[in-house]
Amino acid sequence: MLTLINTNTMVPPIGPIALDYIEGAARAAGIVTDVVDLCLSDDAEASLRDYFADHSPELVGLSFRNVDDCFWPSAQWFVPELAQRVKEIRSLTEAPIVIGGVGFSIFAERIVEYTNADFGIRGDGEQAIVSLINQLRQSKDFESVDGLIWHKNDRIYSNKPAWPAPLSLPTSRDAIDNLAYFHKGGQCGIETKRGCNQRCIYCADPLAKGRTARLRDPSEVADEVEGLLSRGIDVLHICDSEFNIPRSHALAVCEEFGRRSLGKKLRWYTYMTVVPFDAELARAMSKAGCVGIDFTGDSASASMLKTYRQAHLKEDLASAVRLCRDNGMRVMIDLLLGGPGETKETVAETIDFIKQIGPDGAGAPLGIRIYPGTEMARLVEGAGPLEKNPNLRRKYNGPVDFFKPTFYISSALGDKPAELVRDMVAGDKRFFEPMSDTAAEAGEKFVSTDHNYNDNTELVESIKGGARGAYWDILLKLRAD
Ligand code: B12
Repeated sequence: MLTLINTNTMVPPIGPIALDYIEGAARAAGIVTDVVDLCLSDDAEASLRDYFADHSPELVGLSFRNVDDCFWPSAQWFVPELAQRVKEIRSLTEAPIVIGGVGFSIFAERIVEYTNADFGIRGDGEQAIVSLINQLRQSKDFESVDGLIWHKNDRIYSNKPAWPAPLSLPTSRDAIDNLAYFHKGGQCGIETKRGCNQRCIYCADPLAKGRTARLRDPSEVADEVEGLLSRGIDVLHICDSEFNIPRSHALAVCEEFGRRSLGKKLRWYTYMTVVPFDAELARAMSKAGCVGIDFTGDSASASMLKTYRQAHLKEDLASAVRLCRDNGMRVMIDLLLGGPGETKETVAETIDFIKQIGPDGAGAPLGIRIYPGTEMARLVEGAGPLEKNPNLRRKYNGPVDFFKPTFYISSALGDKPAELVRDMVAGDKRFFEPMSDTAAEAGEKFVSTDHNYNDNTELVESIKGGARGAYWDILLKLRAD
């Protein structure tokens, strides 16, 4: 038996759709499976104790979605908690432990080393876990398991990442309690593809999902949507890195939704790059049920867009907002303030321009999480000793280590960059603005000026009261009320 455990207990709760897909694939391969969902449990320790008191699986799989909350100044790091879970599970069962997940895949080897788990899987879990179980049962040829991180003679080995293409996923979605997540989390996730070929210097998605878009058949996606709809789940988040890359596939998915009239029964949100986006795609998305788009806007300054390696110009941001308005979709622009080369002038240019084009909302966080293996990390490492770099922010002691939450805020923004941004936003309620300049000032409590969804009680309460949709949209509507 394979026991899958969801370790992500952050609220509002996000359904571990990875486990839905992995369980479906394992079941289809004839493996008996169980899911223990710690997020839906009132007492995680007791649930694990009770479960392992009368179950002896052959493999325990832990899903580890968020390595940290990726938000400055909160900067919460979840790896020590995971290590504690691994220790706890080891004391309850002799089964080997394998860890997987999107956050896990960014730091696979380091996390296996830190937690002392038996195995890790970097990349997609569906085929890899079946292959691992086969090897555990037979010849133990671990080299043959794509994505596997494993130990031999006191060394850790990493196989090539598991990024199978073309992508086909189970559509039954019945391993986790999606309806409970819908009621407590306000939406459910679904994917139309994996991987991203964009070159944004800061992004870790290609490290976890690969640099090539691996596409699902649109009719498979629509089958899955119909299954969720039949259970009363009618607000979805399409969890692709960027829905419109490639544009042709986004259009094909919308056309399939259109053919089945899903747009009349369903509301969905997604992330997109600012280009390519045009009237044909906007119309098709709206007709297919899309009610809100969160754009990777980053900046409106030409020099910052070039630094981030974005393909769009500031005019494209204006056009994206217009197209959403024309087609009745809500629009959010996510910015990244404080990157390499950012100055007070470039921040002012961006904020002024966003005010002018008037999206429904704009995320204006300060601080870019630096991931090892990205262009951003290479840039920072090439700029001299890390400990002396005036642009780095972190809450941990000791040497700079990008495994732990480490952020970049351009020192040209001065000693109080958050205050600077807040002054420029000047109370415009469409902006989610940075909370404070220091972690101590921010404290541990959530302050509703930003859009950190980590233990966001405002969101939890409002979803309990019936709010549904993307969190930025729920928060914006709360502000408007
Ligand atoms: C969509 C999304 C959201 C949506 C979720 C909507 C929804 N209803 O699902 C919203 C906006 C709510 C959101 C919020 C947050 N998110 Co988010 N999100 C994503 C995104 C784009 C997709 C995640 C997803 O569902 N993928 C689809 C599933 C199927 O893929 P998967 O989880 O990777 O699973 C596969 C493998 O990893 C593996 N696997 C997974 N589990 C297991 C277990 C085992 C045993 C094995 C073997 C394999 C395995 O197999 C799976 C299937 O092949 C990712 C980036 C990305 N492209 O993946 C960021 C991402 C996961 N988010 C991230 C973050 C930081 C957050 C927040 C913490 C931000 C914040 N501070 O508010 C919150 C956390 C919310 C929560 N409660 O957990 C980061 C995590 C990075 C990190 N440092 O750890 C990511 C990677 C984005 C990024 N590059 O920074 N997010």
